Amino acid sequence: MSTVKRVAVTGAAGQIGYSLLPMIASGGIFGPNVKVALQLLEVTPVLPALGGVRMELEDCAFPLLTEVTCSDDPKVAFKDADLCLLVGSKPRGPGMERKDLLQENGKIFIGQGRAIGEAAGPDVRVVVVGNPCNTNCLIAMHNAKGVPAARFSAMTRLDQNRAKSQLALRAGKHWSTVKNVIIWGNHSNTQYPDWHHATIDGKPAAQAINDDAWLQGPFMKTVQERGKAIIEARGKSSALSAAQAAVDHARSLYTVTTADDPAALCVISDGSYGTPEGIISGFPCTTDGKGNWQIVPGLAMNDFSKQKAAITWKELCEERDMVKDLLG
Ligand code: NAX
Repeated sequence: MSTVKRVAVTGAAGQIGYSLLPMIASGGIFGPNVKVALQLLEVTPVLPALGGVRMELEDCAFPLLTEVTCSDDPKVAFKDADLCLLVGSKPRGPGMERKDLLQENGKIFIGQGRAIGEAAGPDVRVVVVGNPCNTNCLIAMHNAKGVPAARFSAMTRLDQNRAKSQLALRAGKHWSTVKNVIIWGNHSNTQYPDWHHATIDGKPAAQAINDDAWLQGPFMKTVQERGKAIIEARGKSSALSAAQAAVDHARSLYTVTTADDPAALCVISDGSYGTPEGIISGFPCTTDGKGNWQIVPGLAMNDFSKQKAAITWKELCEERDMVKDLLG
């Protein structure tokens, strides 16, 4: 067993990468006692900038960081990787339809999926951050021959963190006291941030907030459209919070997560809760600390929840249909 965890990061010279890499190198995912090697992937024209990032990582002299490699070849970047964080993707260009965006990114995730199948370590886990992350994850999963589907997940942890903080701010409590917020469906503005099982400082969230109109309206809208609000305020999309969420997501795979505060993971649907089978959808998950997750069973969904979840599941099915030629 290797004592160094090999972490591949794509889009490593991008803005999320710039926040994410130091978090990984300081033990954010595997803890303070596990050494990490970073294997960074970028497109060829960006390799010089990535070289600058590598210099800065070296200049940090992180005690846990053993090695930084840079490449424009996915097979080199994913070689023997224990964890692949797929952050890089193509942003939506002017006049680009969602279908075009899905197809353009699809090509990237076919190649990266194949390379993971060929080169990654035998116990690899893959986390997709690059948007549209659910469907990019589906494409990578279908193209990674020999890698079980359960090794793949996409990120709605940022949405869960956002939902927890909004509930906490409204209730006048600290966000660490908010548990069991669920994000169903797609990481898009159709996502359904579900507070019905949440607690704030041990009290049901609906009671602590005592304002259903706010929960069903402004709360949901704020979480669904937070990304847009950040762009309007900052002139750039969220990066620091996205990096933190990626670290939280990955760390939750390698630590135990219980059903009283499940991790928000987008994973392959087995039909639980009426979710269409085979899409990568947000679910509440427990984890065993060894990289494995399970969808929390048996939660009640009222009519409001069923209706909101159906909207986002439908969008994921439409996305899947738009890329069905890319699913290996
Ligand atoms: P940037 O544009 O700053 O960086 C992306 C980097 O990816 C660039 O350096 C680019 O050269 C690289 N890249 C593009 N194609 C590549 C390929 N084939 N192989 C390797 N690298 C490649 O974007 P950034 O702000 O870092 O965001 C990265 C992705 O995260 C975007 O798709 C973004 O939409 C997505 N996000 C996902 C979130 C989520 O919750 N799932 C939230 C934050 C973020 O919006």
